[in-house]
Amino acid sequence: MTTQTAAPRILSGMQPSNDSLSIGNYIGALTQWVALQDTCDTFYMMADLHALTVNPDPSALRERTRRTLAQYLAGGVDPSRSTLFVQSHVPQHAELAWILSCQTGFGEAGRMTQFKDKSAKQGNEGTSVGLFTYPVLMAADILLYDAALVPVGEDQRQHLELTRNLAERMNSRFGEDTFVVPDGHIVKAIAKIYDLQNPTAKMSKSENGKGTIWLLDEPKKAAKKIKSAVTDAGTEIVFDPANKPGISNLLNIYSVLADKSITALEAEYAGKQYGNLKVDLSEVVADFLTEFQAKVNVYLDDPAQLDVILADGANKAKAVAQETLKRIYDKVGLLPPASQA
Ligand code: ATP
Ligand code: LTN
Repeated sequence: MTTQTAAPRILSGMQPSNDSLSIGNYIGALTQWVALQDTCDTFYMMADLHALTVNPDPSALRERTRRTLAQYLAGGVDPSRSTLFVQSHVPQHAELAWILSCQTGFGEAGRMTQFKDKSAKQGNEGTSVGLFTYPVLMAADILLYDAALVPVGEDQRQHLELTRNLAERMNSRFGEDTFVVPDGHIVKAIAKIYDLQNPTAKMSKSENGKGTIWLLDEPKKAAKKIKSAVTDAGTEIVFDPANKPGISNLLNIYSVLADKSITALEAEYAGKQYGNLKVDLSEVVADFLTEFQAKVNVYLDDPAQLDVILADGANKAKAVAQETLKRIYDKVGLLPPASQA
């Protein structure tokens, strides 16, 4: 196994499956990515191979990959501290995915709830084999970098468990030094931001309804969405996800964007109406988006700089990935080409 650097290795990614990330992506994942840069060896990618599972328009995918990078940067991911790369620029991801797919049970993959949900919506004929093996590719992303921690939202917990199972299975078959078994880094309070119109469902990037705040939403439009968010019975502004999912979701968003604790917010809004909270939060959100979008535009206006970041990131990522893949090819018994032997 490659020697671990002192700082724990981190790997995470998002799919460039839309022009804009959602505020759920920002709160649930991006804020964690940024926080981990200080103490860890962080690798963050645009999961463009994963985005192919839903057959996107080619030019839209290319554009979204760049825009996703610009949003990572605007959110505070720093290319001098993190390795930023496009998944497809590192061919070892797809190569390791094949090895792992030969270790994954058909039934095991079929139990992934995200696959069951998405394939149920699309029907058998509209569901690709790639969507089925999506979690195996995600396992390859993680295991290729010997990642110790994987910062994601709650919805990825089951995929992480599959990754851990695959690593443990291969370690017991091929030796304990085959893979590092990764842990999830899921920060409970912010790991699931809910849809504003349906506060018991995840705010999703692939739905286009009024319930999602996009990081690139026109700030006034986003403010309106907050004002028309579905709230709960009663009048008291308290954090109680079981009985007040709508208000609790708004408090969570508020807490992260305004950097105030939930307790402080509860105290601030004691005796006030839901409407007061919504009006104030709509301003907080609009201000946040205005500032965020100004930064995104600066990055998008300089495509040459984005290219430099990606070229540099791909080189760094490839160096790590190549070593791991060589190790694994050897473990599973693939004959090395003569020049490498
Ligand atoms: P889709 O909704 O189309 O499945 P997604 O936004 O969940 O898309 P990704 O782009 O792959 O898919 O997600 C990127 C990261 O954002 C993941 O770590 C995921 O767990 C996190 N995330 C996504 N939605 C939320 C949410 N509503 N709350 C918290 N974290 C989220
Ligand atoms: N499946 C993830 C995106 C993703 C990912 C990864 C996250 C692809 N590869 C590796 C963490 C580590 C999702 O959030 N939908």
